[in-house]
Amino acid sequence: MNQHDLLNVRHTSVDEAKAAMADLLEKRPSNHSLDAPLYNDPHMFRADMEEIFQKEWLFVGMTSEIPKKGDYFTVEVGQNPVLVVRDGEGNVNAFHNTCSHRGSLICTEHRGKVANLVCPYHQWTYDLKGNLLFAGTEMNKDFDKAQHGMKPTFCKTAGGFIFVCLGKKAPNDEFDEFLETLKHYMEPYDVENTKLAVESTMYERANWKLVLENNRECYHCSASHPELLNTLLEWDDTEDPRAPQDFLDHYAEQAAKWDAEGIPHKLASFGSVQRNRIVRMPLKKGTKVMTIDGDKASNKNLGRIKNAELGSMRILHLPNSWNHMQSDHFIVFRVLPVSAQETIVTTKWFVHKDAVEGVDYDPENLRKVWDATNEQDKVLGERNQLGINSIGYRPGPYSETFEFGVINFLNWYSDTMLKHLK
Ligand code: 3BY
Ligand code: FES
Ligand code: FE
Repeated sequence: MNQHDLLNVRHTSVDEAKAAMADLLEKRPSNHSLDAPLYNDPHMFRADMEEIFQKEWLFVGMTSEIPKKGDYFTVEVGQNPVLVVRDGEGNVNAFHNTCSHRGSLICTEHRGKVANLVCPYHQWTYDLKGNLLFAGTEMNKDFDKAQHGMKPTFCKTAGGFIFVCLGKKAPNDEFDEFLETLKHYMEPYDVENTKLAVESTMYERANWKLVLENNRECYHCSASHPELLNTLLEWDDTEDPRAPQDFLDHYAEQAAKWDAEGIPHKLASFGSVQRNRIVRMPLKKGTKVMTIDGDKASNKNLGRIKNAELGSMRILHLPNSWNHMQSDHFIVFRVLPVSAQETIVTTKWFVHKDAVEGVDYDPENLRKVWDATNEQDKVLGERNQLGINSIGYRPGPYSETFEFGVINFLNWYSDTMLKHLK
């Protein structure tokens, strides 16, 4: 705990924090930023983990990161290590990465390939479906292997996206409907024939909600994101209250071409406050993808895509992901909280699996815009956290025209939290 955390500890238990949290959320003025403890209190952070990150569906990665049998990656949801692995039938399975013997981590690398899952401690061995195959020769005679498989988590895939849920039961809400739509919108990209080209991991000294809030508005873009604004148009969708006529004309012109190619683009949103949303937005006139000069990033378009000017299909999944799918590459973002004031943001760039590094694409060129943007957003998020930790902070009003995405996010957070707390 740092000094700020200590100053803000007001609760002796997580349960008390949850009660205080429910009170703050019920009384919060709508359209205002939250009270400080919701951004910096370690007990309230525990509540966020228990009620949101350990109960809701989370984005963890893409199926093309683990194309073959035995390929796996690991991910940490707070202090819960999770293992995502492809089995012999091509299914993606997720497990708690903890051994049924005495709890050791099983896979200790970030990603890799295995024939079976072997615990490094006493070599208990599981198959790719989590069944215990081998527990040495030292167990009692009545030991029943069938009772000691790995503990699965819920796991669903659609359109190449992998989601897990660590809860006792997986919330349904509109999630399956979102997945069906996601599958349809992702069809042109043929994710199974893409590959991970670049990955970045960024550590931010800011509460995870500040990271999301920052992403949900472009009020800060003109002052902070010169590289991104070479290609990105600030409007959120065609219904954005700020969208001027020349943007709407540009959109109509591009959308006609997308329709001709059968490329989905219309805004699809799920949940009363857009917990999930998908929309394709054009990029600036004359630019193709989010590179510094707006020109293509790879010589090979993804999937069945012919038109290089496909704009960017933005996919939002609360609480932890936003994404930009373009003609020759796509970028996925994953947010995972570490503590009340620490968050890890992972960004991954994917290209066609046959695109050759150094020939068809230059990884430095591919990553440049979002490396710069992420770094700028990190600074903004960290400054936001420092100001919120001050005794001088009080919740301030959001702009309804510029910051409606933030309002939606906090409404989703607040509604979900209150639903779970009751
Ligand atoms: O994710 C995005 O593209 C942008 C960047 C800044 C605001 N957000 C909607
Ligand atoms: Fe895994 Fe002992 S803890 S084999
Ligand atoms: Fe930003």
